[in-house]
Amino acid sequence: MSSKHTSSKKRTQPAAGQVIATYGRQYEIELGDGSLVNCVMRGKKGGIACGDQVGILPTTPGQGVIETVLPRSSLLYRSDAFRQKLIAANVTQLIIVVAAVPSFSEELIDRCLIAAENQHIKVLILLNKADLLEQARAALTTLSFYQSLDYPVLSISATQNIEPLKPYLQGHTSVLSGQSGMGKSTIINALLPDAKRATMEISTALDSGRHTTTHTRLYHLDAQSCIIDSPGLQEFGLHHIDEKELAWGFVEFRPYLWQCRFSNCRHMAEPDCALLLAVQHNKINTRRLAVYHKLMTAAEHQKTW
Ligand SMILES: Nc1nc2c(ncn2[C@@H]2O[C@H](COP(=O)(O)OP(=O)(O)OP(=O)(O)O)[C@@H](O)[C@H]2O)c(=O)[nH]1
Ligand SMILES: [Mg+2]
Ligand SMILES: [Zn+2]
Repeated sequence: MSSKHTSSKKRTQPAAGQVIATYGRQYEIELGDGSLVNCVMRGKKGGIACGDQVGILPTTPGQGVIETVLPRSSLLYRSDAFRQKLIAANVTQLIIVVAAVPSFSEELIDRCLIAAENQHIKVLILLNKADLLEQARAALTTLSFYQSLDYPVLSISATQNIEPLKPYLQGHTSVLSGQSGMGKSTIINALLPDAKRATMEISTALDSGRHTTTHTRLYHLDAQSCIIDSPGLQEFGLHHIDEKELAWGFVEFRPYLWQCRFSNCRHMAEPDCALLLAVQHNKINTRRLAVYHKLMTAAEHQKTW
């Protein structure tokens, strides 16, 4: 009896793999030998994200159960007061994709940056559809602000020439994130013609992208580089990021954060706040301060729940 037990234990050693696609509660896992297994998670333990390293046990051929999730080097996710939405795990670079058309939200960029700073992930702001010259020029003017904060901004046309993007991807696990219709899946298709990601004409009349991509998927570019396509975002809730981390997420605030009169200053309306003073002296953009205050108010709201 006991020897039988031991042998069955041996047989059921979990196999190591990586989550390469997520479909709700179903996950596609790539094993070390390149084979693919469709899995569900055992029990209701935490979430699983594309990019996660997992241990799985096979059930039937091609199917299995995720038993363990290995510690992550990074986790990008969105959250509100009630739930979390995982975007990707173990990524080293967040590529915030914006486009000349449809119009994009600067606040969404700010929020993506905070999430990336919080996880110590490199950022690339990618302006797509540079072939739409006039709109691209206007978009680049907006993005020059982020360049002034030392974030790299690259302008490309995924439908005309993807080559300028390639050096930025080398050696990274990158995730493409951004509003719907910006061209994330088009970028994947240009990099990997075999990927055949569905893309969709956007409704220019409404100036809003329709959501085409419904699941997140990882693609290997070479032995050292991967790229993840994810569904378009409309919102990027940051309820999981605490007050101190929020301020830290605004890189230009950092030199001022320790100079306020009160060591626990929240930079809202306190006297002798170095940050508010910097805004008064035009050293910090008032729009960014307004976004910070909005997020602080949201964080406070969450605390009362
Ligand atoms: N002019 C132009 N159009 C582009 C370019 N890249 C993508 N598009 C178009 O933009 C539309 C949206 O592209 P998608 O790749 O589906 O956008 P997405 O960001 O993946 O959208 P979601 O999956 O909904 O998040 C499609 O009609 C593309 O053909 C480009 O470089 N130039
Ligand atoms: Mg897409
Ligand atoms: Zn302050």
